Amino acid sequence: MEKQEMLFAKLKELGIPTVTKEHKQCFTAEDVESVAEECGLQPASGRCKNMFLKSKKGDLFCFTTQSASKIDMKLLSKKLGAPECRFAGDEYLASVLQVIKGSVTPFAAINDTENKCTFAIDKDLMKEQTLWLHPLHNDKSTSISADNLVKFLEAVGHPPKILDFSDAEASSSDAAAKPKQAGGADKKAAKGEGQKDVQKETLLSITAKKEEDFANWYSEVITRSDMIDYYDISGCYILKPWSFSIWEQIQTFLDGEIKKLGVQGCYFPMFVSQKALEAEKDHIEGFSPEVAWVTKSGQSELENPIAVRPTSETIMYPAFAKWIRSHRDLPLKLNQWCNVVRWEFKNPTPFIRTREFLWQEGHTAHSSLESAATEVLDILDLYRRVYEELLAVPVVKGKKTETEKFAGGFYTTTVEAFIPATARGIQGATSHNLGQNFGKMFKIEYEDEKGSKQIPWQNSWGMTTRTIGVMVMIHADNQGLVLPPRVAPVQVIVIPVVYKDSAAELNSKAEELVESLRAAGIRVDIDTRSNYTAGWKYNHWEQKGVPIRLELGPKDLEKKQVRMVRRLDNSKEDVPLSVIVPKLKLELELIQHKMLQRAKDEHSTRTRTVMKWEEFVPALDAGCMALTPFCDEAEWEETAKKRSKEEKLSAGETEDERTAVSAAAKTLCIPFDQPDLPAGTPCFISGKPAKCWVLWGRTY
Ligand code: 86X
Repeated sequence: MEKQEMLFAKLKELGIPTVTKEHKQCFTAEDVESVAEECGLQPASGRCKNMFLKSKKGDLFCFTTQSASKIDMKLLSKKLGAPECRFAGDEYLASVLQVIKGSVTPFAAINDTENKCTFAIDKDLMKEQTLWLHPLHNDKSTSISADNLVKFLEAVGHPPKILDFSDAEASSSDAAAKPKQAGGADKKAAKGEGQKDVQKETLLSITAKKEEDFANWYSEVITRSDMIDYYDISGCYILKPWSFSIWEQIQTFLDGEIKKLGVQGCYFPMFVSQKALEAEKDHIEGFSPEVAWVTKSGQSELENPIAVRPTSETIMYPAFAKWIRSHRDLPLKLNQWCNVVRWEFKNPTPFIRTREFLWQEGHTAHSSLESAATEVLDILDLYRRVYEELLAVPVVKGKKTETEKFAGGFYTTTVEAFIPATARGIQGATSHNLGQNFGKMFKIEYEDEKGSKQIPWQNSWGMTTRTIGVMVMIHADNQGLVLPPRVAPVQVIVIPVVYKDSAAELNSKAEELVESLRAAGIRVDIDTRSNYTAGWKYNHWEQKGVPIRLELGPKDLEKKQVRMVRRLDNSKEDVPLSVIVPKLKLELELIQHKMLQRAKDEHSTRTRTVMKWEEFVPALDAGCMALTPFCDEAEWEETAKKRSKEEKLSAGETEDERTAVSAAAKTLCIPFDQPDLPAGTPCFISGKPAKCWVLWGRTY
């Protein structure tokens, strides 16, 4: 464990003596108590409890106190000077402290290189000669004196706050301020899905609001819906079945469609030798800091380090050069579904910007430019259909400017989406015409019908799991996820509303209903769990974004009907059981349609026509994209970028690093759908005659 080694090295460097004991994994203060005796974690007063907290404002704290002490959250918040502290979500554990649940201690300060967390220590601990803290992992405990702990924290740039609770002791006995056993809360957090306790906890709806605290809202939506789990490597996330099945829907559709175009599936190795990767220096150059390398096997250095693919041009095109000899070998149309790794340092966001992601990459070679050009657009339209027809997300199809295109190619086409809640444009997928550049670099040549040597025209195109993030950001609300029916893993959830004696009959009727829906091809599930209330279940399936809920109670059964509730707008309707199948089929289609329509309406109100520079930044500040007449000159594109940033920053605002977004606007695309551009219309920024309409926006 490399991080742990770093920690011990740091302690050694500081001359801090420690003793480390191994034990079973301990997730709670109680767990530590249970191993204390056999491991000699003495004295008891040195055993610690560490609370990782987030304030309402979003500030993070790690508070360390005696294992046995009772902590009142309100009081603690007051002492920290941070209102309404609660236990911070696991996502912060992974991304900020980079430890797993149950392993938080002040030692984790060494991982918080961006100084996002403030460490605080109970003054009562300061007299201890021996504190026991997990050294970044909860299967060990390491001793350190309180003074040395402070020394360590100072050395890693986290001088701690020492909190004095002595003045509060007296009042803490009165009923109102009666402290909670914080250990109880720890246990709850650590044990996960339990019974009654957890019920209360998860009944709570999502705490952050989409309009107020988008980043935390997004994080809550994707974790509570069970789409994502966090991981202890920054920028990497677990795609759980609830999100992966959406990816499978996208795969099924897209793979079917590209196969109709004659594309074949294949799989190339994920590793690329240094030599192959650099065969094509020009296009790699700008990207090279993002390439991840394997340099060791076990403890021995590899003679030749190998890279993990960030994209597969340099892996596939040497093979293309071997396989393409004659015009009869063309067109060659290959696609692979795989993972790629780009070691980015910008703030990662699940689905949207991750270090490893899933995608498909299509690579094709043609004997004519037209054939290649036609395919570029055919593929782009499939990408549009994934967004609009499956995910109910409107996109703008267009061409990238020379500045924004893939540098190794001839031209780049794109589908651009827009997230209203953050007023950011986001690239949805790209389809490139690579021209003959790669053919020349990789010596891909063939003999045409007349026997002369030719270089093929190539395309490449890709779509990633980012699609899912865009869909979530657009459709989810303050109750949680909202899924378009076409991709929802469960389209209809049946909830029998049982009263004491009615359970058996109701459940069996509900099962019958489920069977008939399933037989009709509806993705349906039933929630008969007896340890949760109906109200809890409504909330639960709402958070997961299931488009339709059917409630079946004794009264409904009597009337041969079922209550239908739509997730999209919470509207309700009683539906006779006799027509339930056709009704649901229709409703699912209607919901799909309404979701796209609603998103399209928002999209069009957020697209503003801007004729002159003075209107440009105000349009962006109003949360819009700007559609402008443009001279299409790279220098003026750069000027617009620069000026929009300056204006924004001079207005006293700073770049928002947490969401890794910048104030500068860039061109999203030259939309294919061009409004009229009367001859002589001036460019909005240069005043020269405009060549086209261009869509601009702040971006992800
Ligand atoms: C550009 C181009 C292209 C196939 C696609 O956009 C669709 C699917 N590839 C990808 N690109 C890189 O070439 C690249 C290269 C390296 Cl070494 C890297 F680290 C990151 C990269 N990112 C994008």
